[in-house]
Amino acid sequence: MKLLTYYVCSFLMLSMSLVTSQTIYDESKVPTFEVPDPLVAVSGEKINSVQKWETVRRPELLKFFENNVYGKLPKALEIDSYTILEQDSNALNGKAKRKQVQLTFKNNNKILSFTILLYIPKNLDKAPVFLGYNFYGNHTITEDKAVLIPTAWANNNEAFGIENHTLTEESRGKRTNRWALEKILDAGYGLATIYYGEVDPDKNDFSDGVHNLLYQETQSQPKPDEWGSIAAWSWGMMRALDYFEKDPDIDASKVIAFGHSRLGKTSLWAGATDERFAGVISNNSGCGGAALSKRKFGETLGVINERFPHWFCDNFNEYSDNEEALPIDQHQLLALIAPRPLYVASAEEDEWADPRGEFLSTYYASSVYELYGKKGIGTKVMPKVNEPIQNTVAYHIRTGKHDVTDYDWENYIKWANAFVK
Ligand code: GTR
Repeated sequence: MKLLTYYVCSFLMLSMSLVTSQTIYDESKVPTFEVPDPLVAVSGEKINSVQKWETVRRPELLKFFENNVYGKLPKALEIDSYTILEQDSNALNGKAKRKQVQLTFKNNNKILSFTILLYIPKNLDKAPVFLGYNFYGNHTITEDKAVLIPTAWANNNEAFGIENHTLTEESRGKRTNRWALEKILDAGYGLATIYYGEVDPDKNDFSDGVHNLLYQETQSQPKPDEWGSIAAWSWGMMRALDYFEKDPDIDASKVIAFGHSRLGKTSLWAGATDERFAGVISNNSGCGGAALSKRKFGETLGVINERFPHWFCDNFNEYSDNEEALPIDQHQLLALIAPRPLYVASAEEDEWADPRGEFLSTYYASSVYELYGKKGIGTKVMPKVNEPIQNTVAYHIRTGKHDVTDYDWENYIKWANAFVK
């Protein structure tokens, strides 16, 4: 047994070191490749008008991402009912209204519920809102004792006191640093957040979460072209938006989809598929998010598909260690958000997410924004650290690591004031 453990450990260490040694962190090792042109259709037709973009090119790109990257939704699943679990018009020392709204979905004799935590500035009739998922429960984003603790499955995390996949009081307020709540409210925006594990637990298991509600008889996991977890989380953001359309305190025409890392991949896909989102923010989304896959810098498709086989649809495995074969790249995902405002942000020490690949993606998406008469990123020269470029397409790289900071939020707010509000 000991010997077996030894062999297994050695094998694991060897494969880990292979992954690290093969990881490209050197610009001179980035392969040369042709960037697929968002403005040339599969047929070869040049796309030179908004009309052609919207009727020919956008639909074919969207379809490719649906069938081969994130996976398509098997069918529509609308809100069955919603319940305001709790509300207080004098939350956060009188600064905000707080609401906790539970949305419930039913199908196949199965039920799924998730809870939106909402803070809205008190003095506003209808607030524009940033909507984004959190990783460890709504109660982690604030010290506010009234915020309910989700009961859904969670990843264990010693620092957060999460054992047995169960969220507890111990993690209350542990992620306040990632949510500049006061700044957001002071700037006249609401903040809405949802624990992503309530929509789909983040593990390679398709017997739980929303997938489970939409299987056909005898089906127990999505088909190769059907939704993985990122598409499921994006679905949840769209259903939150459905609810916002009914909430008199919210201006549903000014909802900005926000997300960090895997949840930034999620906000991009939500914004690309649902044109009701007024703006989209990708914070350090990296591989499978804003970064160009064909650069193979940092995390690659082979690595992400192996480590997180449930995030994308099975058809995406086709491109693991085979990025050359991809007829698209992630700048075309960004282009699907045009002409709506888009902000991509990187961090200097987050090489795994390929900051340059994220920047170049905004550059190559910009031709579609320009077709609409909007200002894209405007330069192929990557800006210096902490020197944001803010047009309809915005980008910054800040000092520091893979994270969401006040600096990020200050810039998102400034850009949202100019381009969304
Ligand atoms: C990493 C993963 C990234 C990113 C990140 C996160 O392990 O390789 O693609 O999504 O997780 O979501 O925190």
